[in-house]
Amino acid sequence: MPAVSKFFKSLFFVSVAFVPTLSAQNPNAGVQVNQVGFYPGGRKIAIISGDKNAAFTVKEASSGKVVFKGKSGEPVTNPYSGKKTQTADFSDFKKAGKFYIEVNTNSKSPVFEIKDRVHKEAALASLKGFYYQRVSTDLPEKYAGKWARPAGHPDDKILIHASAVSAGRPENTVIRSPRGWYDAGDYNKYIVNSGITMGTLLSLYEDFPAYFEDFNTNIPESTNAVPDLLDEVIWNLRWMLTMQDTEDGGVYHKLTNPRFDGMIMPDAARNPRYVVQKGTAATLDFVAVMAQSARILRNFNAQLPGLADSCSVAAVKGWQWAKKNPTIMYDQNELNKQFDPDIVTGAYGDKNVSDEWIWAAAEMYALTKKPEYLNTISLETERAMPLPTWSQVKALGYYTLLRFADELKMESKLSSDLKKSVLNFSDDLIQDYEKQPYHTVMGKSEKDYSWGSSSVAANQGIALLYAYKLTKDAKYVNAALENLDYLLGRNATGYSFLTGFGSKQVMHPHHRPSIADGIAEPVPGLLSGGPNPGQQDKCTTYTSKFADESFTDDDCSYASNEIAINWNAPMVYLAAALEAIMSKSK
Ligand SMILES: [Ca+2]
Ligand SMILES: [Ca+2]
Repeated sequence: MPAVSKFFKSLFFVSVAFVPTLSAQNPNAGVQVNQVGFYPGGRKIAIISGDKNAAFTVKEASSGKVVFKGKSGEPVTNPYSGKKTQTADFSDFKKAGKFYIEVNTNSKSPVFEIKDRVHKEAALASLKGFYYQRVSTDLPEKYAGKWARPAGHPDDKILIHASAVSAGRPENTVIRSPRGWYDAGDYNKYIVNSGITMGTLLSLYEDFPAYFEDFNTNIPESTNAVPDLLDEVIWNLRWMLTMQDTEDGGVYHKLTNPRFDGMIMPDAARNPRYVVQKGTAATLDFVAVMAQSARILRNFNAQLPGLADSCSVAAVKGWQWAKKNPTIMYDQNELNKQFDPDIVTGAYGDKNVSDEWIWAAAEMYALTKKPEYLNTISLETERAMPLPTWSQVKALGYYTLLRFADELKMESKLSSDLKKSVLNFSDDLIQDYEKQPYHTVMGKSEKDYSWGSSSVAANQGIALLYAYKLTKDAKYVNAALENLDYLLGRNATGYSFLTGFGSKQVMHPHHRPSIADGIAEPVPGLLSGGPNPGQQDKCTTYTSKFADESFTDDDCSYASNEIAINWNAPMVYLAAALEAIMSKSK
């Protein structure tokens, strides 16, 4: 942590001794809200710390005039910290403007805005976050503002690692593998994590295509005739295409340095990079992404001649490789026993690929309309679906099958089983969520506070929006919106987890360019990982061990404050989808 924050911290503790206010006794006390704001017609909740708050008021920010009076809800005891909170519901107040909540005259919320399209900026910025992660290209000031930087990692001389050889590509063969996005706070590129990231962004496009006709992120491709969401995805897609071994169709697990780079800018990082071992998980994720891309991009053949066909051919070749190699797992420790140099970057090892088979088969079926793809797998729809993560992608297959159920003339038992699996999951999520200390689905289970917990909140929100799509029941939209409220400040840390947004912002993410660029503000539009009681980074600046408070805005904290493409993608989905839904339902 920089010395300057330590200085402010000591000032804070001095003030505690002299002015014992409610907020001084508890750094998270006060009134928590979504610090960006609310839709005029949407649900509006604030959370008040303590258990003795009978009433609250909404005041106009400019004048302090009372515009709404409400009663606080019954106190709730937080299962993790034992702290008490009360809900302030001001959904009935629908006027546009800037406001704050006041309780007992000594406790105020941050100022927030009520307006139409209140989350459009967050949706745009979180997609633009991917532009800032682009590999092998300059980011000029015209697009990147003060975060402009020279190109890093041309990736035009990548070595075949000893673990990845094939007949035509012996060890140390040089291949080109440019473009893509930096995966996270580090500079490597991992196919498995690209899989769920691309699937989430491509699904967002397929679910709301009209919304992206007017969604300009100010990138070099903003003037072409392709939606910027797809332009951004294509930057990574063209990299992924280079990760397939042209000899046999298998896909390399990752493109990486042997060890992580230091805390330096991309253009200062010059270590040799390798592609390592082809594997079943990487290949199936690749197949799913290529099939979905082919389906979408064939509508853009005039603008992108041949790209959809290339994706389609790559998908079929990958599928054939996986059929011949169904159980090649990536085990970095084993790999390092057999081959040199040792690879010690992110492993993304996945020991169960039954879900990758489901996702790839679903995408291939939706692309080709050949039901035999589904015959090769067991969908296991009898249970509530699992929440998507990089190692568990079954639900991405379910979402796609449901999206195309009519077009595919899917048998009604299958589509109703899939529907049940998605709805059972969402109904479990929303059960009694109003009784939670922050009035959110997020955090009902302690397991929600895992590594990258912000992506859990975002992916729960996406699942709820699929439930809404299937039922048109607004309760699911309300709950999804409240998980966005969580991400933008209504949580036990009081932070807004999207860089550049909110009144209590994340300033020190574990993100190499943000650390090394000499600019005070971090790169904007990146979603911090969020509370993680594992605290695996052993940073000394955590102030709490409680699950929902285990967060430190410190760049040492890769366990609670890193950023990652697979966390940003569901943030883009949730914010943009809610924009599309809320502006339509007006
Ligand atoms: Ca464009
Ligand atoms: Ca898996």
